[in-house]
Amino acid sequence: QATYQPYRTAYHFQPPKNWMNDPNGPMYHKGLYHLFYQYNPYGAVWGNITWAHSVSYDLVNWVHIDHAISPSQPSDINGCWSGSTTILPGEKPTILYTGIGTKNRQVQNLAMPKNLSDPLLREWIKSPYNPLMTPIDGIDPDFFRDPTTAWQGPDKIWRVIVGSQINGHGTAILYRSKDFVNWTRSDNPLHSSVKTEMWECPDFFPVGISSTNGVDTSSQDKYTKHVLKASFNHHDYYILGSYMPEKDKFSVETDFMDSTGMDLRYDYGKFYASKTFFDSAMKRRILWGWINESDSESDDIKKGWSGLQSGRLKKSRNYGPRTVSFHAKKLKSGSTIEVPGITASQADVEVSFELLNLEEAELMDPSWTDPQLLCSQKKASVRGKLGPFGLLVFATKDLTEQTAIYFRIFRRKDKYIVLMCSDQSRSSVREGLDKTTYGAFIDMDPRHENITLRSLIDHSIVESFGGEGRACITARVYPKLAIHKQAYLFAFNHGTSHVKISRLNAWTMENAQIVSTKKRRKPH
Ligand code: DQQ
Repeated sequence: QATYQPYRTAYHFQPPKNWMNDPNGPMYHKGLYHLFYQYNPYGAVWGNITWAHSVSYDLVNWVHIDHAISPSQPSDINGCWSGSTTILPGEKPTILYTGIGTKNRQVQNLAMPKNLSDPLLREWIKSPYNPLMTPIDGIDPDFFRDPTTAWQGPDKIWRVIVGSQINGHGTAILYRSKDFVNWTRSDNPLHSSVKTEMWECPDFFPVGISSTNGVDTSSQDKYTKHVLKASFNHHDYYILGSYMPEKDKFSVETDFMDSTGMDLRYDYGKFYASKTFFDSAMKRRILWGWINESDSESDDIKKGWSGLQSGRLKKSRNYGPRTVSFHAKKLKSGSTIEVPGITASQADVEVSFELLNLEEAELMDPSWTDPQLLCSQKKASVRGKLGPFGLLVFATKDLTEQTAIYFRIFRRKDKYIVLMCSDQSRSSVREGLDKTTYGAFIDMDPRHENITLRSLIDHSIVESFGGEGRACITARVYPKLAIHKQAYLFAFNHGTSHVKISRLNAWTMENAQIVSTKKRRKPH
């Protein structure tokens, strides 16, 4: 493995080496958090897909333990693909996963812990009844994968959905079971959309509408709505609706690819194949997503690894000592001010901007409906009126390298529109990297609240949360110069109007402890 590793992260989850993709079966069980993930034990590119397994007490520090499931039998000999865990009554966790069987047919399999009294759940055994669900009756064996966490209706029957494409359209096929082994396909899918193709890694869960607490996947009452998430087009999209378990009917309020161009996404940069779980200890729902690389495959082979996981929960805070903060500082037109005193390659920063002259906002052209396109036309270097203002992260002192996360405010009739951008075009002097600019509109009214931005910076990733997390943008960058102590953080305003930083706090983030205790296996 390469020793020069400026891009490995300090507090994001990573295996010591090799390829990682989708998070699988995250769960909380008897005081421990478990994370499984798609892993190639033999290299830094996708292949030989196995479920690797790690455990944690706090979701920050991790111990890698033995792989949970590896290809071994006709129903998964060509790969153990994505799936989920469900905790059955009596604190019994189970895994439902997609096996790539003989002839590369996709089927759904079950696995259970070998020894429930092992707190780490190291060993998993595959059900003798595998496969439990097979691609018959019009299901394409290439488009049948990624079972969700199952939920139980008031009738005690388990339900689960599997991602598919039927007649070219993204579909969540629904199955029901009394005993978790014999599954019957429902006549109707839970949902489908003619506007999308194959749905990978669906997720379906309730959210409380009267409380900010998360709720168990099987709970459902008049105070819950349901979220359906599907992965396609390289993004994770979600819709909201109400779910009636009696008829397994999901009535949607919004649909994927709604005409307004305002698709609901978890993240408008990189974030894919994500999955949630209910943390019963803290009464919260936690989201994990895979962040892939923006460098080339040969770069990954040189690095010896590929892929990060991002974990998200509502209003997370880091508790390290705060090292800088300023209040009520004017950010004059044309100014760039350094945020000193932190390790800017490994930091958490939050800033709140107050707009002094909202009436100076530029007029919004009605044809500007695609925020990513708008950001790529109006990069950070393009001067505006109210904006661009925001942060320059992973910047060299002379700003040769910089990743700009910023806002622009537009006006249309009596409405204000807040655009958030992440511009990677100057993130590295290196060539051959994907430097796509990302963008999102934030659903907020800048007349009534300040615009907040929080960015989590970690060597080759910056995750930005705008407007209290109403829009998230994750980017991967590989600066050549702005690494380690040569990385700086700035606030900037390239608009003609002044703005005010009402508050800025920044922290250096500590390194997470991520260790391996894998048993050494004897070579066969
Ligand atoms: N990754 C898995 C599939 C899933 C895809 C294979 C999504 O199960 O559909 O590694 O990234």
